[in-house]
Amino acid sequence: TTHFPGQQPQEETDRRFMAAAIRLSLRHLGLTAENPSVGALVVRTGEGGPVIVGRGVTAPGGRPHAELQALAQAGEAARGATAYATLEPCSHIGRAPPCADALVSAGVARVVIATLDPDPRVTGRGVAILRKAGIEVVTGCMETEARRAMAGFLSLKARGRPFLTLKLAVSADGMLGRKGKGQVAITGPLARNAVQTMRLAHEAVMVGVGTAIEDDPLLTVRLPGLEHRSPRRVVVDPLARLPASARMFSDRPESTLVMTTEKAPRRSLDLLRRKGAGVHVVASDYRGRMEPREILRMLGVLGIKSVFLEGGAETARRFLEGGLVDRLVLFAGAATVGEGGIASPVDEATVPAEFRRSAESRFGEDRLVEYERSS
Ligand code: AOF
Ligand code: ZN
Repeated sequence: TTHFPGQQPQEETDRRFMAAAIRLSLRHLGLTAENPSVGALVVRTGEGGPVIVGRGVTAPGGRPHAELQALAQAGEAARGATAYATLEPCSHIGRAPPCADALVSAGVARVVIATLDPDPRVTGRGVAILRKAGIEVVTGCMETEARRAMAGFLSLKARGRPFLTLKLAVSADGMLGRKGKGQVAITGPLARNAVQTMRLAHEAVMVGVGTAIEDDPLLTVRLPGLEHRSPRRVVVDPLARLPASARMFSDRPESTLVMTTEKAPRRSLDLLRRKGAGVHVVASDYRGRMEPREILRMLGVLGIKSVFLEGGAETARRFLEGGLVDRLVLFAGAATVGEGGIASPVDEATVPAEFRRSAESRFGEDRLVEYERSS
């Protein structure tokens, strides 16, 4: 059982419960449609210290909201309690009454919020409803961590495009693979499992058509019990070269989105549509290359909040050069590729200056280094 020291300062206690609410919110990352995955807790302080009496996380599909579920679980115990929410409780009438009103009716005494809701229907209004009802409101608790956890939602609201993570597995000699067909394993099974877990936290996995043709990847999550949580697949395919025989059409073909241009032959587009793919035409430059920024904008229009870009080299390079990569995930594999290798656009030694190293871990023989854009 957890031990709650009685005399912990309030701020410390708040940070501890907010951290728990953030962890809770991560459970439904990628499952809540245009909604952020929010975590909420209702905590009562009794003789033995604070105790969680209600937990909620935004439901798959986006509703019900986290606070409503935490309050329902707490029932009468919510009266006089403290509520923790990773996002400002909403004030707008959606498919259910606003969470701020529900907190007032439940008789909560304090509400601790990590970050304000950028949704213009809410910003500050949720806090105002609570304060007007005499509830003590604290904002900004663990704000950086909470914002990192809902980076996709914040990106879509503020920039109209998804948060972009670039993942590359780079060999000891700086290569992503070998030219032509035939894969080379850059990393071992532990790192490959880690990649599948990362896919889960995104709404779309994206590759360039070259990789889609050469590797013919499934791009699904194959972790036991989590297969149904595979995100959508996005193929950057200016000329619609993706063959209808691609393995990714063998399962959930409708979850494949092909981003293409008006230069693609109509016949190929029709064939992809008949396969069940979503086909989206995006502006191209004079050389017929797609504008990476336009691809992201289109994905934003489709309500996709986070994208996991898995290569290949050219696609990765173009998103990097466009300054569109928000987070960089580099697996440094122990293997070497040698002759005929495809050079990675970036490795540990050449990570652009705007990226700051944020984490490092190890998967068997392979290392994982993560970077965040600092601007
Ligand atoms: C909350 N708690 O758990 C979430 C919130 O379409 P609706 O009515 O669900 O509203 C979507 C907006 O609600 C979304 O843009 C964001 O501002 C907020 N999400 N709010 O109080 C939650 N997921
Ligand atoms: Zn709400």
